[in-house]
Amino acid sequence: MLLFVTNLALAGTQSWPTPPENPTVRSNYDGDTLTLDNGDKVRLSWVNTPELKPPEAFGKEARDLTRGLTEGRPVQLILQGENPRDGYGRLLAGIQVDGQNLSIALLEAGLGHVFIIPPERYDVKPLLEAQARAKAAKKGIWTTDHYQGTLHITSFHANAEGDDRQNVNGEYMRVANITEGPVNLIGYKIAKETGLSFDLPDVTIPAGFTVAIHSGRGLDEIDPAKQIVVYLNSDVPIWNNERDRVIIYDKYGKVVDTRDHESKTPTP
Ligand SMILES: [Ca+2]
Ligand SMILES: [Ca+2]
Repeated sequence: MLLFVTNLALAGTQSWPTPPENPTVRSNYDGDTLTLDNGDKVRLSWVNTPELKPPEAFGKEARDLTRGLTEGRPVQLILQGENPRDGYGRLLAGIQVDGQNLSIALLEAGLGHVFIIPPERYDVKPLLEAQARAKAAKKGIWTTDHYQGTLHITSFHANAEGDDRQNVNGEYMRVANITEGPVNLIGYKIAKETGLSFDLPDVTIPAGFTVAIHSGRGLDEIDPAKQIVVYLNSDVPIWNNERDRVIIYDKYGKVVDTRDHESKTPTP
């Protein structure tokens, strides 16, 4: 799912079948990825659940909740816009099952955080309220280390496509605002364990929205109606392709979140 924002532009050039009218869920891979009886894959809207590979805390619980609520059941898809598919042909859709919104059920159980991909026309207030209740009740992910700050790093691409020196912006991470209000990044820093750090700009991330943070040079995109993008403006790659760790600090110098990168193909 990490690439679908950049691939949205491509999706319009391909022709995919019309989404099914009355689908049944055949199976699900994890908490937010499902397969319908016609073979269509769905990336669930508005929520991001912990990954199974590499395993993250509460990934299996999220998978099992989605399975219990949807497997073999007829569902309604909540589609947005004219092009409901990503670059892989997956439907981006909310799911209504037995009168409840699956994304809200996952949030209510603390098995995911609000995750908004612009443009967004859906009312996100009930989603944020469900998230707030799960936090207050100390459920699921909200008990774990990576969800104690204002931001959560949802992906970390330390190894750019091709030669990183020729593609500094191919190094990037996606970071979500996991609070229920806006977060301004001024004073926040992106840092390495070596102490090298980069200041984040005066950009406001609405609740549940994400920011893509690229290593190289570029013009920040600060309009939340589009994907928010900021650049660290380094002329050279920042992240080690074998193993590295990103640390985000807030304006008080407190660690907000960290994420490790480890090469999937270790050199002998
Ligand atoms: Ca790199
Ligand atoms: Ca590379």
